[in-house]
Amino acid sequence: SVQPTKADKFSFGLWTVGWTARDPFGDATRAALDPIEAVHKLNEFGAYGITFHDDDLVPFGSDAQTRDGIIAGFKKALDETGMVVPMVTTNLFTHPVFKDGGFTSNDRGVRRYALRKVLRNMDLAAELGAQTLVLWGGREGAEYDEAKDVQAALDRYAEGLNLLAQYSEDKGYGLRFAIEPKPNEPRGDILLPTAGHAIAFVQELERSELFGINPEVGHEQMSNLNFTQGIAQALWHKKLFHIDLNGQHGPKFDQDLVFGHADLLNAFSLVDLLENGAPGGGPGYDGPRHFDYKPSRTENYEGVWESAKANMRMYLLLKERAAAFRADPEVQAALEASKVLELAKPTLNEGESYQDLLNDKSAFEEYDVDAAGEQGYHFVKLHQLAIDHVLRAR
Ligand code: GLT
Ligand code: MN
Ligand code: MN
Ligand code: MN
Repeated sequence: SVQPTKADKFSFGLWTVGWTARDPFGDATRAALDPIEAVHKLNEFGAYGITFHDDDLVPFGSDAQTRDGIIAGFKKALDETGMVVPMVTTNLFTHPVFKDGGFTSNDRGVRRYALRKVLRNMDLAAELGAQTLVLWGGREGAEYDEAKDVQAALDRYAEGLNLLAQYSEDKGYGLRFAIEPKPNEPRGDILLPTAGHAIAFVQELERSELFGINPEVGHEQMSNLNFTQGIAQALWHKKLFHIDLNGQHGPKFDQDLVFGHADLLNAFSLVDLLENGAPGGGPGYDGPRHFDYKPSRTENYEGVWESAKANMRMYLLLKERAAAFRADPEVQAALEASKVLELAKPTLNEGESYQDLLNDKSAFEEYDVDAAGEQGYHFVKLHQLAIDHVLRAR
């Protein structure tokens, strides 16, 4: 069914439906959204979770009493609806103090302030039962190569993250940390620009098992990368801690369209992978299906809610199509014919050594390279079958 339920684990950032559509060229086109209304609406549509930056919920600079009041009201809305907060993130990019970054600002005082802001937000995350803390370092970067010592910046990034992990463990919060890569925007070049960079970086951290990534569809596609392939690798490393679903038309500014509204075929292969795992038995994903999109600036609140529903509808439609694709005997035969499943078979026999391989004349001396070079892999037929399923032509 394409009717979302809480079992689908759909979640939305408060900053998504709450985006008032201010852009670098124009003013807001919508009034601010009350977080409590967001909780109730998203619940009504079938979402199970809501996420936020500290400042999305409690405006920056609010006094303690105001903060407590807002949090209490928000918790009440969660209780009334059964909505959960699976993830929390920290705004280290809006206030001018962060114009040269948070954890990697050249200014040490800014770095210390950034750490304090995140530690405070972790207390709130734990209080609300969140399992994941996302870190999007949108301001961690530079416009000029001379302006940032990248190696020192990575040292400071690691120093900060190690501290957060220590705090979470000492406090018994049990949080997992997910770094969100993005190549550029708002900085000219952002540190940890792609999923690959971020995966490599987290391996260097003290408690690397607590660190993974939160890749966003559009962010990888801004670098012209194949998102499904990146997700497959993140799963292979066991580093897919969270995911931001949306739509993007290739390398241009960050569009944050509705999921599936841009590269539909890549969205199909993504949902197929997340839901069904790799064809050769590799894992899928069972965390929140988190939408990080922006309702277009042209929309009023009616359009905002239509777009929120569209994200979930796209996901569930693609999930249905992916199930049909996998269940189709012709697809299974095409996977066979294309040898897709043969890739899951180890290249060496069990216990075979390199000496055994060297002794195997059939692997080299007698191997018919011309015949192997002449074979067809029938990948086009397989892909057409996928498209037939996407278009419901099968
Ligand atoms: C910001 C960014 C998103 C991130 C959010 C988390 S903030 O909206 O564009 O991609 O996921 O900090
Ligand atoms: Mn984006
Ligand atoms: Mn974004
Ligand atoms: Mn995002």
